[in-house]
Amino acid sequence: MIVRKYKARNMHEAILKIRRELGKDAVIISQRKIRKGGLLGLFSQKIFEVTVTADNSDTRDINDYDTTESIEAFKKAVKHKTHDLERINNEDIIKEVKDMRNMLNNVMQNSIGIGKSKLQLKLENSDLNTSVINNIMREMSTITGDLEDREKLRLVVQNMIRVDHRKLDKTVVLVGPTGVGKTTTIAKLAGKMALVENKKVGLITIDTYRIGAVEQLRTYADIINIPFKVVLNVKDMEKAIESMEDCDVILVDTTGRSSKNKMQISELRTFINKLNTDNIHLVISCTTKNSDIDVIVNGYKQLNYNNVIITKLDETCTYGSILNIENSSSKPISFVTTGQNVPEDIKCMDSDELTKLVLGEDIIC
Ligand SMILES: Nc1nc2c(ncn2[C@@H]2O[C@H](COP(=O)(O)OP(=O)(O)OP(=O)(O)O)[C@@H](O)[C@H]2O)c(=O)[nH]1
Ligand SMILES: [Mg+2]
Repeated sequence: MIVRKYKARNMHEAILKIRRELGKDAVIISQRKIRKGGLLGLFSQKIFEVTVTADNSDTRDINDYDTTESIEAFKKAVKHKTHDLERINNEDIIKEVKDMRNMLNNVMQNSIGIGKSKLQLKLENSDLNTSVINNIMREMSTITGDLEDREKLRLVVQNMIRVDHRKLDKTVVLVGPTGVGKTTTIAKLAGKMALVENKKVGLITIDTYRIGAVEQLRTYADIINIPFKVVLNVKDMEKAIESMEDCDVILVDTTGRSSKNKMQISELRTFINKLNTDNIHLVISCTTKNSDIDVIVNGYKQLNYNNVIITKLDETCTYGSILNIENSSSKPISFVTTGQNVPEDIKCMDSDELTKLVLGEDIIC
């Protein structure tokens, strides 16, 4: 609050001055006439003294200024208003962007589940890949009749898992990536057939690549007491097969190869072609990453394998890979292996048992 005195020749002049300086809201507190100038009271001039009060001179509206002042005041006011406006706008925009970002985050977080049924999420949790889940959902939608989803799912999965439990005879070859359990599985099969089924079994290995590979299989052959041959080239292969003519089953172990190495797989094919057999099993571990399953299954296709053997079921708690392998290879499952013990940890599971594993209703310990 300010209080000022103004002197003018008349009230009109005083009011103009006051309005110019203090704006239109200035309040006149008092006014009086006084004398100014002159000598000893002679020739003095009568003037008005006006006392006014106002809140603040800066509170003037731009209309209250005279022309020059008004332009300056206008510019100042516009500048202030623009700044205020910008500030408000920026704050609004920032708030708006923040809100949108939060909304987007929520949508993205929830989108994992958006549009997906409980069933789809359950299948994803079993490590089934997207294309298999889509196949399942499509097949389920074609089932008519008054069945619950659970029953439809079981039917579809059971139908998708094909098994082949024909008895092994003649020449049987196991192929597959390194370390999946080919040699151990051969030892299990040899042990079961020789000791339990009383079959005449012969063992051949063409795995001379890895140090110790030959000794590993020779040890099993010695324990089970069955003939064993090491094959170094295609010619040796023919001789080895001839020497085991009287065997009911000849089990052939091969070197573990990366499915990405086409040269190595072709080399293997030269040996396998000589065997002239339709008993070729691709061995693949249940713990294989989904993205690698297709690579392995397709990489080995040039060997024309007829079946798949899925190993290491004891090493996982979700069994979606069984169906992923089955779906990718389109070959029936002949055996699954469930541990390192020779010969007991090998099974011929039927599609019902495998379905239970895939759907998480059973577990291998
Ligand atoms: N947990 C578990 N381990 C297994 C199973 N089958 C094999 N193994 C183990 O896996 C490892 C590799 O087994 P091998 O039989 O040598 O595998 P391979 O495919 O012959 O390996 P390469 O000849 O090097 O290609 C060994 O330690 C086995 O005991 C199984 O069903 N479960
Ligand atoms: Mg081996």
